[in-house]
Amino acid sequence: MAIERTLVLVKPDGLQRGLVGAIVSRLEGRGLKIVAMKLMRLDAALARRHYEAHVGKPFFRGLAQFITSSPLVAMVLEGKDAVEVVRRAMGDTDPVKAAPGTIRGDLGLDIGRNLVHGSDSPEAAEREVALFFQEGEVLDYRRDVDPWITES
Ligand code: IDP
Ligand code: MG
Repeated sequence: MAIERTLVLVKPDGLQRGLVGAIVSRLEGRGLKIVAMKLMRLDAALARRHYEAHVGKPFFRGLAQFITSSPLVAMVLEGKDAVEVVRRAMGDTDPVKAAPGTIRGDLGLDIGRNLVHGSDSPEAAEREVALFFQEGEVLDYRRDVDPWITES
């Protein structure tokens, strides 16, 4: 069983729209464990590093402007196959195509305002977690409920 960690952002649109609780609740309710969480405002340098794969694309300017425009909530979630579970829970990048039942499919309309970020691979997760959190900010702790969420 792969216990993974993944970086999740409730983007500025989620915070401005009062959807932080709703979004966190969906992921928390799934059984994923919150091992780090903070409210922060990205500067241009961190936005660029986080989205380095998109630097130079036509939407990058708008994306960087949006993600730095207002605070966001950054968190690290841990659990079985956490990377894939979060990606599927978020839905397609474009909310128009995202399935109902997903975060973007239920709460979003526009690709440039799609509410949430989740790392797309365990390797990306490791890089992104290190960008957003210092080692001491990611906490290791036990939950007594864990055997009721995963079998082993
Ligand atoms: P992801 O967030 O589903 O992993 P990526 O392809 O990594 O999607 O793109 C990162 C973010 O850039 C998206 O979440 C979205 O906010 C924005 N984005 C991606 N493609 C477009 C586009 O074509 N127009 C506007 N924004 C885009
Ligand atoms: Mg991505």
